[in-house]
Amino acid sequence: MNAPHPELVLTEEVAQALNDGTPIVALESTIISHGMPFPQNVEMATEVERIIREEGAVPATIAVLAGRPRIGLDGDDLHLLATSPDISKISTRDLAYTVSKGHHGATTVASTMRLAALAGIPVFVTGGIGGVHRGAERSYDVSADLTELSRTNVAVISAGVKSILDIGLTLESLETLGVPVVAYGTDEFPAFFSRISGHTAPMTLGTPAEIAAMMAAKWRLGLSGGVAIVNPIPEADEIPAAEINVIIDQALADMDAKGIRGKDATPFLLGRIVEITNGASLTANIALVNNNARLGAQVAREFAAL
Ligand code: PSU
Ligand code: MN
Repeated sequence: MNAPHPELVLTEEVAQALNDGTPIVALESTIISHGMPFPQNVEMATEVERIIREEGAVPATIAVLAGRPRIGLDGDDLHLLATSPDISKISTRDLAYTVSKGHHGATTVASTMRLAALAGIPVFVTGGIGGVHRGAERSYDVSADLTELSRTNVAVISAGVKSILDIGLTLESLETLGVPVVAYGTDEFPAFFSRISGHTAPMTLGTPAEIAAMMAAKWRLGLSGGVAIVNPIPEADEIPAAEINVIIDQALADMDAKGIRGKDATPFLLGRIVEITNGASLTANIALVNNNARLGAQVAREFAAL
């Protein structure tokens, strides 16, 4: 194992795991600071780490705190991310600014991938990835998560994308960028709250070992960039597409009426959906993140064993 990158601050547990070749699962922090309300956000962050340990891997939640990229956080750090108003949402473009100013930042899928890669962690678990927003032909709002998936060698396990995005255009864009999209145990591309999106997944794999083998094959071939592994929400926790899509349309209309755009769009929509569903969407969101954490730890174990 090479020495850790000098800009990164690793916890003892993560440093040890990197040194020993113990499987590690990276986790993002925008989902904590801007994706869920307090206290469910910190409870979710803690539970996800517990699940990953239970599955025999080491969790590494990633954020920038006081200008230092942190790989692995303690309970106080998670609490700060969950409660402080001084935590910006930072994507790849924001990393250098946040570090040079000594600020705090909650990392998105894009910036978490980048920091995970810098630390040498190839598996990353989240809830949903960003994508092509509805109306992107006018707004140009396409998440930097897609750009990062095209260039950074990290596998990202999510529950797909919710229909706040244009799912069809997101899949087209990932194809153009050369990013394999692999659905776990289903032919259907999952739509976050629901197992059904109406779009067929480009590829299907049925076991964590098969997923690990595909990641290894990709990188052996010198095909740089990530792998999007999409894991459908468990049936028991699903909100049917017909039900959630009406709510999402409402949230999108509210966003347009308020003129909210850019990096504030996704956090606004997530918060508004929680409000309109009286918290039902939050329960589903937590369930799917836990489900992804289990799969991610299993994939990390299989990949580490190769
Ligand atoms: N989708 C979710 N929950 C989230 C996010 C997306 O269901 O918390 C967050 C992730 O951090 C993702 C980011 O990387 O939003 C995408 O933001 P944008 O669309 O501004 O790129
Ligand atoms: Mn955007």
